[in-house]
Order: sequence, then C-alpha cells, then structure tokens
Amino acid sequence: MEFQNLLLEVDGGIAVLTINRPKALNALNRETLAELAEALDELGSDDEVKAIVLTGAGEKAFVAGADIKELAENSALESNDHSKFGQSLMDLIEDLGVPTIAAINGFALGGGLELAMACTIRIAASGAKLGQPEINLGVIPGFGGTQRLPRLVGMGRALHMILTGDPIDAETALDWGLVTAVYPAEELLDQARKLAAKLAGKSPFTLRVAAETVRHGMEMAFTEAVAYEASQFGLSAASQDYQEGMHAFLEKRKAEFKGF
Ligand code: DAK
Repeated sequence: MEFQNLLLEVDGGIAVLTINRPKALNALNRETLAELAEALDELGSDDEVKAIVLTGAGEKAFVAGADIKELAENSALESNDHSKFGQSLMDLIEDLGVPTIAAINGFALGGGLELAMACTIRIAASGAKLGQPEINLGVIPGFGGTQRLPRLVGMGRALHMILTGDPIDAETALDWGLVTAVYPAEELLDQARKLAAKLAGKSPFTLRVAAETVRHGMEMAFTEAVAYEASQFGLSAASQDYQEGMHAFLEKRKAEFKGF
C-alpha cells in the first residue's frame, strides 16, 4: 500500500500506522481520511495483523482535528458528505475486529480525539492535550464525539469539554478514564508496541468477541445485555481457541491460539 499522508510499518503481526502531516499537526484532510479508510480496511482483513497502533508523526500532535483549511471551503453538501465519510471511518475502526491502540503523542483535538475514541484502547504521552474545540469554530463534534465522549467519561465531563472547548491534559484524561495509561513521550511508542504484542498473544477470535460484547452491550438495557453476554460466552466457548486455552492451562503450557 502506498500513501501520501500515512506511514505504515508491519512487523511481527503488529501494524503501526502513523498519520504523517506534521506541518499541519496531522490534521485530517479528505485525502488522509480516505487513506486511513483504505489502510484500515486492508489491515483489518489481513489475518497476519493481530493489533494496530495508530499515532501521529512529529513530536507535537497525534491529530489536531479535521483540516480547518478544507472545512472552511466546504459547501453544506460537502460538509454533509464529509461528516458521513468521517463517521463511517470511525465505525470502520470500531468494528474492525482487530484491536486498535491510539498512541496519543501530543494534541488530540476535534476529529483527532474522535479518531482516538473510536480505537479500542487509548494511551497517551505525558504532555498530550485532548479536547473537542469545535465550539470555538461554531460547530459541534461531527465524527461521533458527542456520543463516544460521554460514554467514556460520563455526561457531565463530556458536556464540560464540548461546551467550553477547553482541552484536558494527559493526567486528567487518565483520571477520567479517557486514556488508560500515560508515559513519558519518548516511551510511548514502545509501550504501545508492548501492549499490541500482549494483545497479539491472545486469541484474535476471543478478543473480537470480548470487545464486541462490551461495546454492543453498552447500548442495551442491563438484563438484555447480560443475556447477550451469555450468548457471546457460548460463542467463545464454541471455538477451538476455548479448548486450547483450557487444555494449555491444565497441561501447564502456553496456549497457541489459532483465531477460531
Ligand atoms: N487544520 C488545519 N491546519 C491545522 C490544524 C487543523 N485542525 N491545526 C493546526 N494546523 C496547522 C496550523 O494552521 C499551522 O499551519 P501553518 O500556519 O504553519 O501553515 C500548523 O498546523 C502549526 O499549528 P500552530 O502554529 O497553530 O501551532 P501551535 O503550537 O501554535 O498551536 C494548536 C497548536 C493545536 C493549539 C493550534 O494549531 C490549534 O488550535 N489548532 C486547531 C485545533 C482545532 O480547533 N481542532 C479541531 C478542528 S475542528 C464535520 C465533522 C467533524 C469535524 C468537522 C466537520 N462534519 C460534520 C462536516 C471536525 C472538526 C474538527 O476537528
């Protein structure tokens, strides 16, 4: 795969996808969104890829948002298309089946935070800033941020962030559960790779079922969600990886998962 705005490295089943527009703080223009969709679609259907790390090029930004220069020129119809395409990209990431880790190495603003929130797990560099500043541009988050942010941090904190537009620092994001770990900037990518390697050692099938169950269950009433959990548990228990996991434990050896 050849890209203008992305760098892709795949090694030992772990893909590192770097958004590479550092001069524009990795802002998401139309071309970058399309390249992300193409790359993730491809990586998601490659059985050799067990986990994907998403990060930003340079030292300042993960992604500083949608490309404001491009947004400013959009007609109403183009804005509508843009919104639909961006939302479908976030859905694609969330439904990829392969776990994605956002390694937030600096500003994650607007569409950048929305991209990170569509990932399975978020970790950040100390010094990173996360926010939904769209209000300052006279719009609201449009790539799922009004819905994913309250699900991650609660309605009060989400409203505070979305209505003030003020970013929070990495430590506050950790405290609020928006990220699950914070590391010195120079360690972030290594830590993301380590986490990806840990996930790559599990059953891809069971990882997928677990992530789906948490995510879809969150949209259901509790009694419906636990019934769904029971049927998803049945699904995981019907796999060969279930047999392998149980037998490996009893035989005191490391499980060799196959992904089915
Ligand atoms: N888009 C385009 N260029 C950007 C950018 C962005 N989001 N953010 C930064 N840049 C560019 C700057 O213009 C500057 O370019 P040059 O002037 O050098 O050509 C370069 O990156 C370096 O930025 P700064 O000079 O501003 O760097 P500072 O360190 O001084 O400040 C900053 C860093 C992150 C605080 C600042 O750049 C900033 O406030 N950036 C904008 C952040 C922002 O507001 N992000 C949210 C964007 S709105 C939609 C769906 C979704 C969305 C929109 C529509 N539909 C429904 C249609 C999403 C919207 C957003 O994400």
